[in-house]
Amino acid sequence: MSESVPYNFGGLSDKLINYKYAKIVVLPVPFDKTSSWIKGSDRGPKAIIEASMNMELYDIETSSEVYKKGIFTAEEILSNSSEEMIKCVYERVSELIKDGKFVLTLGGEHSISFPAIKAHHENYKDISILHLDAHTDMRDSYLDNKYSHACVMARVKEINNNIISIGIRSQDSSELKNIDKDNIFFARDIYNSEEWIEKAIGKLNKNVYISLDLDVFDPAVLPSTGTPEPGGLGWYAVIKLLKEVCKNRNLIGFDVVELCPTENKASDFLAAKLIYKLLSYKFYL
Ligand SMILES: [Mn+2]
Repeated sequence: MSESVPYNFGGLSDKLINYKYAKIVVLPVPFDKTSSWIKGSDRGPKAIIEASMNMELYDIETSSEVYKKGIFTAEEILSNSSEEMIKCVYERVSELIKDGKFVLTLGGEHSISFPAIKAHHENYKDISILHLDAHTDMRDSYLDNKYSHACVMARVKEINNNIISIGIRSQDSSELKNIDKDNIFFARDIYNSEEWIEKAIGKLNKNVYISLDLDVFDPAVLPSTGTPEPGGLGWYAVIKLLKEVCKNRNLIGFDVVELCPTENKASDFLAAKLIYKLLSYKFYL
């Protein structure tokens, strides 16, 4: 990375990072207060942005340069408690949506998704939540905190019941009562299956919000995450799903969470590239 590259998603400059011009806003939320095991997801947004500054910005598959839509990297949201984080993220995302921006929120731990989803839920009708994760995150409460990362989808379910979960391979028995098995695509059923993507898309409403916990990937593909679970998805399975969602539904926003950076930058780069790929699909399919 050359020192002259400005610090923002994509390493862009001039009008491309002008708030008024930009169609896309990246909102970094470096929050990590409730992680149960490996800490460090608060360093995730910065690692993703730094990796993104080293990407080539032409997408071969869609033959497009989505950065030309303008990508504004907002100031990061810093907070000391779950309650404060939820209030700040909700208010900021709501403002950005009202300004007509396409918002992508960068975690941080998975609990940051709830306020981002709530803001989208209140501004769009007929929404489904497409949830990619190794875990269902459906505990009522965890370590006395109902806003823990381990409960995020239980909180989402209280406002929007249409949650389709992809790549699941770890659960606690206390979650079972909160789970609709018909809306879960377990990793073991995705492996070697051809039909799962079409089935998953068939369950989605017109407008789709994607919440992507990077631990949905197999740790061999993406090791830098707080709770690496074996048996996860590969790069092509995930991007094929994202492509079909963008082709067949209206993507209204997304978040990418739980990057826990290490010295090996491959996971950071994967996350940056995944975000750019999803933006390319959103705007050029
Ligand atoms: Mn997870």
